[in-house]
Amino acid sequence: MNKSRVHQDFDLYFITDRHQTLNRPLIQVIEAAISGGVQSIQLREKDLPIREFLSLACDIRERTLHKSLLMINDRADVCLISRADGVHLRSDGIPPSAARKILGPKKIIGVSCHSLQEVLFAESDGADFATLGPLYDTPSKRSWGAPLGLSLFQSIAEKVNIPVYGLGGIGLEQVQDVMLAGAHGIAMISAISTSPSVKESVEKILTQIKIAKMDRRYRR
Ligand code: 3NM
Repeated sequence: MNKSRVHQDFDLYFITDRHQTLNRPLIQVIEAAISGGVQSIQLREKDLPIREFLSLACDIRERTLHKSLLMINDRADVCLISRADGVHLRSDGIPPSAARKILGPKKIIGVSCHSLQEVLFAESDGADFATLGPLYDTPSKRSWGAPLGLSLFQSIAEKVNIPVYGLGGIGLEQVQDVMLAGAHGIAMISAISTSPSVKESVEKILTQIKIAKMDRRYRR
């Protein structure tokens, strides 16, 4: 498969939600995730006023520099100003090709997808990767309706060449199954953010991903 459009590859995608940090400052959770080895972070925080969002993005950029990729939810302008690595777009928002015009060829563009149609469009319109979910029931995304489940996820992921990350309701126990269903990697909020020991949780999740990748190679 041609996965070459991702400029910098990553296995684990931590999506932030400062309302799910067990009352710890978001920065503290992010730093712990980085020390556990997380390779990509999406600053989401949709309810933050834009100036606070921008200032947080700039702060996190400094802390993530040379350690983790930083993706900005939805806002290409914030991505450029904060020198983040890319944007993560909504499937019904600015299309990847339009974001590319603003961001140029080097920034990474991810898209949140919920169906085969959305993943096919993201790929054809120039996205570097997609998240696909919700895979399992997750309180933060009940509005997306029924979870996709693993077999639908697998059949969609097989049909595209861009990397597809599993998202939604994934805990440590599900990581292997999602990877074996063909996920390029894992995206998560609560399994990392609500862990009392973020660094150790990230380390354990990364180990599960590594084992699944070796297992996949062995099964081929
Ligand atoms: N997007 P958790 S599911 C932000 O399906 C988000 O597009 C989803 O949180 C989608 O890892 C989701 O705690 C929430 O289940 C993921």
